Amino acid sequence: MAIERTLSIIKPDAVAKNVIGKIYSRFETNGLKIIASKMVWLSAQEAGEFYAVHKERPFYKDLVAFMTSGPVMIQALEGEDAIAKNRDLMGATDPKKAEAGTIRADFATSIDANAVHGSDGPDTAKVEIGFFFPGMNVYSGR
Ligand code: IDP
Ligand code: MG
Repeated sequence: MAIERTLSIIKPDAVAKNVIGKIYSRFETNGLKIIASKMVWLSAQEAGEFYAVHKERPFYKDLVAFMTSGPVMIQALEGEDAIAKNRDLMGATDPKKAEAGTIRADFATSIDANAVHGSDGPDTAKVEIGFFFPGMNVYSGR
């Protein structure tokens, strides 16, 4: 295992539910350190560009509409095996299939409003962190 960084987004549904702190607490108690963070109301252009890999999927338009429906909390996380660890903490994309105790099982309502985003691999993590946080805005502090 190695120290990695990953990008996490608390989506508009979870921000509206007032559970930013509860989700941050899960990161912190599981060895993931918040090394950058900001609250943003994404434009359609930003959300569309961020999710460009899904452009051809039938849910792309709804996804962009949802991600621009309210503010999101965006953070870079750092820790041992951070990419897979964050995906484990998040649970399955569809909250109905997410394991008990995961963020999506506890806070998400549907596959659209599924509370959190997390990078799915080292390449996407690097691109996604760079997309939202220019280098000088990441504070590892190790
Ligand atoms: P992930 O967020 O678990 O990595 P992805 O497959 O990367 O899942 O999909 C990105 C986002 O697109 C999901 O989090 C979800 O909000 C949305 N999405 C994925 N599949 C569907 C679907 O079948 N219907 C509606 N929305 C979907
Ligand atoms: Mg994904």
